[in-house]
Amino acid sequence: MTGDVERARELIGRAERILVLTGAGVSAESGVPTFRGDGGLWRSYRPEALATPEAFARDPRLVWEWYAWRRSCLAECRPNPAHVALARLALRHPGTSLVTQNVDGLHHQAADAVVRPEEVADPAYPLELHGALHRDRCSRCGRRTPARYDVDAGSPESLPRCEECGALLRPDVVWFGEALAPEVIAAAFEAARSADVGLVVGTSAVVHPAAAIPEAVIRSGGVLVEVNPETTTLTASAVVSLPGAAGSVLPEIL
Ligand code: BV8
Ligand code: ZN
Repeated sequence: MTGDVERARELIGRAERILVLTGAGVSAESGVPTFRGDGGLWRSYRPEALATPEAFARDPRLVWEWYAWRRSCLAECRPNPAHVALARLALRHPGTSLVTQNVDGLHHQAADAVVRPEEVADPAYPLELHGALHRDRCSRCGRRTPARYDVDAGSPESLPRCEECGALLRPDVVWFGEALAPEVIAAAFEAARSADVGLVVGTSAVVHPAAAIPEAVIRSGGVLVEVNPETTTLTASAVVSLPGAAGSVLPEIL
């Protein structure tokens, strides 16, 4: 492990441009359940079955019950040392882009915590591929508002509605089968193509198009460093793969 830690530190230390891609694993030590880990996300439901426009159209109450539960969990969660180490790297190293699949807002919170008054946090940090659980969006007119933490998913009648047009609100996240924001995808792949090092942390790399980002780093001549206690489809193409928890590995290599 120490050889690999040294190697990871050296690769990151001399990189001009770094692309960091994070998944649910970076927030595991903050107490946010991962999607596919044994912690499983919720009862017997698979995220792919609930996080879809079809599920919301069919049973908005159940979908809102799931998101209200996730928001209540999130209210207790704080950034862990992995989020803080990444925020410090981005502050210290302007050539860093952080792209996350997570909707938990913990990268934002960590950046706010580490930036000093005289410093300016990068407004594009993090690039949120799949939206944010702490925002609501109208399912008809698209109006965005800060998340409601008092959603009553007890009955269809009590679900939150848009103040402008009266349609149902939904969490401002990207569901399966929905397109990611084109400008966000473009920025993520642009950062990947110009990266010397791709640091991939805590993702099972099964969700597309996010899972194609590390490949874009390699195709453009960059190298991958992976941090994940388990092997993934990316492990074979990583020059260094650190089989540990992000909360302890990242402070060590950054
Ligand atoms: C789209 C928001 C098309 C909602 C999420 C091929 C190409 C393109 C699309 C597809 C394709 N094949 C299939 C598709 C469809 C689909 C897809 O990828 N399905 C998967 C299941 C196969 N993709 C889509 O639908 C995407 N849209 O392509 O649209 C389109 C185009 C034009 C017009 C219309 C449509 C949309 C995908 C976005 C879905 N939304 N989230 C919500 O959160 O409720 S994705 C969801 O999964 C989360 O964002 C999560 O982050 C993400 C990925 O999971 P991971 O982050 O990797 O988490 P996971 O639990 O899987 O893994 C955790 C890892 O951490 C593990 O490896 C574990 O070992 C590790 N770990 C655990 N503890 C730690 C740790 N690591 C470090 N430290 C630790 N302590
Ligand atoms: Zn509306």
